[in-house]
Amino acid sequence: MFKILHTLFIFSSFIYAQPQSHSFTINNETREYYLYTPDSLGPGVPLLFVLHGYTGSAASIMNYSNLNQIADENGFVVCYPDGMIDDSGNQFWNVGYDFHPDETVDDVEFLSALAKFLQQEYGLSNYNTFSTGMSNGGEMSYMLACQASDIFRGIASVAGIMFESFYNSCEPSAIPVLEIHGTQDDVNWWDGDPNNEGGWGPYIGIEEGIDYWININNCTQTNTSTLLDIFPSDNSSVVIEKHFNGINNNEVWLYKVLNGGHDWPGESGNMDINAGEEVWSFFSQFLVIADKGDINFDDSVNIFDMLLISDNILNNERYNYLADYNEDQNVNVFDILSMRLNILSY
Ligand SMILES: [Ca+2]
Ligand SMILES: [Ca+2]
Ligand SMILES: [Ca+2]
Repeated sequence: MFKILHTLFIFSSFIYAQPQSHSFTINNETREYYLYTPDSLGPGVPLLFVLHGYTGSAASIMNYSNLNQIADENGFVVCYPDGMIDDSGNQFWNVGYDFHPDETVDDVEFLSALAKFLQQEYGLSNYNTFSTGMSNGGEMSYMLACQASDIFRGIASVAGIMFESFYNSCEPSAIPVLEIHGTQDDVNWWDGDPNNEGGWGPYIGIEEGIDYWININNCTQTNTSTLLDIFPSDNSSVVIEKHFNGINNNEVWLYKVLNGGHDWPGESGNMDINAGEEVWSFFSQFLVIADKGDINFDDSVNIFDMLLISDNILNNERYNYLADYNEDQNVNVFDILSMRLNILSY
């Protein structure tokens, strides 16, 4: 008996958290996702969505991105959803590919609803919710940045691009954006494809997209650095352009993989960096650790925060999660009233 217990104990000390498979129903469709929840989590836990590429799957990007281990080391929750299956039998995110005229699934709606559900269900931060993805998953992340930046507070695209279809109607808040892209990417071309020669649909070039986000975030300073080419045999190297001093201290970064292809660096192609680690180190700079209502981040909710909320309302400012005291997705006089009640009750 002692021996069995002893064996169990040793065995259990080697068991790490396991990803769990779940389903989520929206618009009469059952959608699948894996959720990875590390054993040890603090308050204000961040939530990272990781979106697979076209023909890929939640399980495949979970394996090659290494993000479960990065989540263990840094204390965040990871959601890996599966896209729907198209007429060719491939899993996809509906970013409006030219050969998908009949696909009607609204993945912005699905991912937004799933994010809100997970925030509530697991008590995660409403603010520290981000999206990243490979190729089609990067494109979907850009679409979330354009159409759901009140929920996804930062995005990182690996080998993705911005299609003109959603770029032309993009209505984002200022949020941090990262792109990791090979200059020789033979699927999603660096210089864009305005005439749809590749058949995916017209899309803008990488630098044009980065300029767009620099402008949205009003970044006024730039720093360029070249990483050490620690793996010369991968025939590529990385130059990082950081644009900073933007709204809310947001930054926009471009990892230009010189001579790099259509890859998730660290898994294939460039081996000088690991894309998953770079993505998390980017997002981790923008984590908001503050209590609801503490608009000025001074660790106390008081009359000064109420004044800031009323300014926010009078100036019709962007949605601010911290100002939405009663959590109804609106910032209005009811937030001031419920904050006042709460302060008086102390
Ligand atoms: Ca290299
Ligand atoms: Ca305060
Ligand atoms: Ca509210």
